[in-house]
Amino acid sequence: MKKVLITGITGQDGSYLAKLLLEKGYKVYGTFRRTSTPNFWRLQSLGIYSKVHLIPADLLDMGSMIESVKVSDPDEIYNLAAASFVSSAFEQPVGNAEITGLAVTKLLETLRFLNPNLKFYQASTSEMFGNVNSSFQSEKTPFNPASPYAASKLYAHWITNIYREAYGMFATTGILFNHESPMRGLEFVSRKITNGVAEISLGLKDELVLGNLHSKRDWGYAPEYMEAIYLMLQEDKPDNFVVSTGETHSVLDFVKLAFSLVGLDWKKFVKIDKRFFRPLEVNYLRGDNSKIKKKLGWKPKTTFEELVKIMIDEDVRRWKLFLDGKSFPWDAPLYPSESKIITRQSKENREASESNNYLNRSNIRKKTRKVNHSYLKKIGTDL
Ligand code: NAP
Ligand code: F7E
Repeated sequence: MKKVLITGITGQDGSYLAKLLLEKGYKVYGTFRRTSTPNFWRLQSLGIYSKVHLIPADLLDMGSMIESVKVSDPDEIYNLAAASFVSSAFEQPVGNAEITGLAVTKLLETLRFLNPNLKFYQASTSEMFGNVNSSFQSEKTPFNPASPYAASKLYAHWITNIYREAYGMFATTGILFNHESPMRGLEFVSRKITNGVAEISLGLKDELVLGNLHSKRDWGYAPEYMEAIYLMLQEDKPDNFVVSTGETHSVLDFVKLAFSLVGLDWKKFVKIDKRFFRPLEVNYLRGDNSKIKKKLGWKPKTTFEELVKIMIDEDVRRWKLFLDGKSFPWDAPLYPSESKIITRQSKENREASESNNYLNRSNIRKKTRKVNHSYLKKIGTDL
């Protein structure tokens, strides 16, 4: 029986990959972080919680990662763990670099010492392309990251390539474009929209507050993308592969479609707030998937319209179950209201910056002069 270790098994991709590999007969190990409240709702929701083997480990703690590799002794390892929310990487750039970037070197070093022959997968991302001029991005497109998250991921991507070249390790990367599902975290725009639309359609709330509606993304269906990364590790040689649908849609397209699926006019409910804009935005992404199609025979099946419908249907179903008093594994009730959270982009923070004299250069100069004058007068040397 083949053994696999999945870091980040509690996340969207980790849970789908675990399900896929269990179906393929693998013994599945996964790392999880100890949190004050357990976070296994995705594994429970997919009906695989009792079938996976869980190892406590944090990417920031190298000893625990070494332990997880020793205990599981895997044939394949998929490094899916990361601080994956782009906005929060702007809030915590140093932590992001350590978890999303540097930790990958620690993991590769661990493998180099313990088992350089196992197959390693690194979760790279289309965010690494940032703002490029090409209408399609492929494995050959130069990177131009536009967030601390993308910079950390690019470091991890290069170090994986370096270990492959330098030590002959089987280290593969998948440059995955956005992929969504009902298991997506609620802070990402796709699920924020489908969950919000579900609530609005049931009369539970009357607005959906968003940021930039004009950025464009290449959105695919997450379970299919896990099949793609599985195929990558069945190859004889390591490589880098783009995984995408080849289509692009704006956030506004997503919004319009989601509201139309429940028979509502989006204009009546959508509000825009600057707090959801990023300090730097990636405007346009569209992946060229010809390499993976040709080499691995993988291609996307679910259309954009089907994806949005799958997510809306599931979020409506969950809210109906909730209203019926049923209990089931689910994340929505655990999330705090967004209006409670003050981020760097929040109104409170922007106002504080504008009114804070110490952040205003001309005020700093005036203040310094004033202080100096009074001090000099006091000691009798003021000119
Ligand atoms: P996700 O739902 O946010 O899951 C991230 C996982 O990483 C969670 O299990 C999380 O654990 C774990 N994690 C975070 N910090 C950790 C730490 N310090 N130590 C150990 N584990 C930690 O992300 P996803 O959508 O499944 O994405 C999987 C991977 O693919 C990520 O590396 C992401 O950056 C990358 N990626 C995603 C997309 C996409 O569109 N989804 C596209 C390209 C690349 P907790 O549950 O405890 O938080
Ligand atoms: O934003 C815009 C936002 O947070 C998509 C991660 O999985 O995919 C994901 O990164 C777009 C951006 O995903 C809101 O400005 C508007 O242009 O859903 P997102 P992302 O940043 O593309 C890549 C491939 C990854 O690797 C990442 O790990 O939507 N947008 N209004 C908004 N975004 C959010 N989150 N919330 C809004 O209210």
